[in-house]
Amino acid sequence: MTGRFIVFEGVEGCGKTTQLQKLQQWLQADSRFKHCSVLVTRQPGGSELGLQLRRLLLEPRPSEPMQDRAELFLYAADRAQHVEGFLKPQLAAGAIILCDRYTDSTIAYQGYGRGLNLTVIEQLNQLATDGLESDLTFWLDVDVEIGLARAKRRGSVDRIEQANLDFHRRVQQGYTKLAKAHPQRIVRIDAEPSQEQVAHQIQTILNQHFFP
Ligand code: T5A
Repeated sequence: MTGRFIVFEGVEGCGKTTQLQKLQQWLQADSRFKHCSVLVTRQPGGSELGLQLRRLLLEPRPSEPMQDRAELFLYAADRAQHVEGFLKPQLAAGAIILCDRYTDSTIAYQGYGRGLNLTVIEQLNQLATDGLESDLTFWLDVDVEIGLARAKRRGSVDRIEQANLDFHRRVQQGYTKLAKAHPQRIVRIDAEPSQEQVAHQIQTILNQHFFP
């Protein structure tokens, strides 16, 4: 039996973490999935090594700014470790995996945001994932300024959240282009209404198209 791999993507504060948890509870309460493990994980930080990389990537470092290519390689290293050590074995065992960010984040943030070469990023994603793609990706689409305000209200802002507004707008453009280019895999969710309304959109799509 092979599992299902569902990814959540979007700009800062779009509500991924909130919706991953709600979806995990919803799936666990559904008798259709009573024999499945429903696992929540994330990139960066879904492995022991990944947790160390996550700290390196997200803590502010005013004394020595991280170079864009160094950032790209650290995200790729996190992904390679996570795919091989966690995602592949769990999917092979039949788990439903809900993952906070995956390859589209690198295209949106390092590609559109930082301006690194998109073809190189796609090759690096391929190498890091060994070709593992999500079965379905929910893009939680929220206005960049609303998302950043939500993230700020929650507490301290990390190194990437501190980037300027133009950077976050380019990231958003990246998601818009990705969703157009991959309509079979990426589903846009309007992430501006209440948490309950966003959860309802996600459950409706899963019921209609993914777990009929
Ligand atoms: N990154 C990652 C790259 O640059 N390249 C890569 O390849 C990868 C994998 C990762 C950072 O790394 C970058 C992207 C990121 O900058 P992360 O932990 O994924 O870090 O960071 P964030 O996207 O910043 O995640 P956050 O936890 O900040 O935001 P979420 O998960 O989108 O939002 P969430 O659910 O925590 O909600 C934020 C706040 O909003 C409220 C929540 O209660 C919370 O307080 N909220 C709502 N408020 C009103 N209405 C709603 N519908 C709401 N939903 C949530």
